[in-house]
Amino acid sequence: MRKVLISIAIGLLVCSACLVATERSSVQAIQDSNTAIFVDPPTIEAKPLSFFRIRIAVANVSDLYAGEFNLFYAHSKSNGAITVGFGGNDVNGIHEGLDLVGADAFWTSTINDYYNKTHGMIHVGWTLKENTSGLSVEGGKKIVLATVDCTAMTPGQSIIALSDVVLLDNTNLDPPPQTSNANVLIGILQVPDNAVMSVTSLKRYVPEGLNISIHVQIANLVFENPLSQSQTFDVSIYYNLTASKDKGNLTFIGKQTVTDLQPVETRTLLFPWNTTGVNPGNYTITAAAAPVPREINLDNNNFTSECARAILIPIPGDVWGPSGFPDGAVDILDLYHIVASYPSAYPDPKYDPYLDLNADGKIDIRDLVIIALLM
Ligand SMILES: [Ca+2]
Ligand SMILES: [Ca+2]
Ligand SMILES: [Ca+2]
Repeated sequence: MRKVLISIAIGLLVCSACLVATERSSVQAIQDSNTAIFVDPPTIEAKPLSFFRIRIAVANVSDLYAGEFNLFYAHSKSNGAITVGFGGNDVNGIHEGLDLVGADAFWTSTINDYYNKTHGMIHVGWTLKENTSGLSVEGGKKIVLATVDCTAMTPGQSIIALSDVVLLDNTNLDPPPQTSNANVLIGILQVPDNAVMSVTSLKRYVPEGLNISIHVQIANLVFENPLSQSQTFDVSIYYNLTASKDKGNLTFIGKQTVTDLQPVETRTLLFPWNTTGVNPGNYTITAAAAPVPREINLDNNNFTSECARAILIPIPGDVWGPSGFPDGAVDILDLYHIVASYPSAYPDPKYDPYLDLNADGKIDIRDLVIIALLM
């Protein structure tokens, strides 16, 4: 009933404005193609049960005399819900815009937190009084029509949407303005936390000079919610002798940039390690994820492969041993193992680059000579 009365009141006032307008000799354009009514700010980020304020404003308008709009928002049974003020239907949460207060306008608002199953609605209408000029603004300035204090309720993403907008000058002209809504993100701001989860290699040994693939699994440990962020950061890997007393004595292998790692996402990076010039020995691999801004937990940004899974670069000629693995000695077992692939050449499946001691793409008599000399 109250809403009906208000609508009638506004109707009468608008009509009186029309009567006034007919007495004016010149017709003034209220809007140009740039006239816009918008929710400010366009994006809202809030924690559950926190407060935020929005403004409904108009830009690039001349002779704005009266108007109305509806504002729809997700209510408390929806994702990304808000309520107006400090509880549902709180009339104290909505205020006449200061520019209208300054112009001594008639202004009215209603709130219905349960307009339908998913949305609440605010209705605002106003008109200036008597035969005054309307409000004008251009050049990046704005006229604030209403201020709404909101409480962020349930996590999620929603839109605060302007609808049914009417803007009138005092000749009652009403071209439709452009409207811009606001995006509401309600969630928990999390401290970024990236981690290196594992460092492994499918192969356990590699003759010096060949490549071996290092698999580095990384993760963005923040959970998904509307305010959680993807991360972009560098991951570097290093090698170190397992026997090294100095765990900080790392030698750089390579670096990759991880782009847009999403919350809860894990990703495996493949690093080739070119072992040219690396001395024989057992090596652990360490991966390090560079910290991102605001990251606090840095303990999990580094991961070193297990010593038991170290990568062996054997002495030259050591390609086999009793356990099916290079054993630190060059003997008849290594010779037999190469002979098993003799003769062969890439891409013959019998060809094994690990046994191609002079790395010429074939296993032939030259490789047998090399190992005979090393025994
Ligand atoms: Ca971390
Ligand atoms: Ca051996
Ligand atoms: Ca060869």
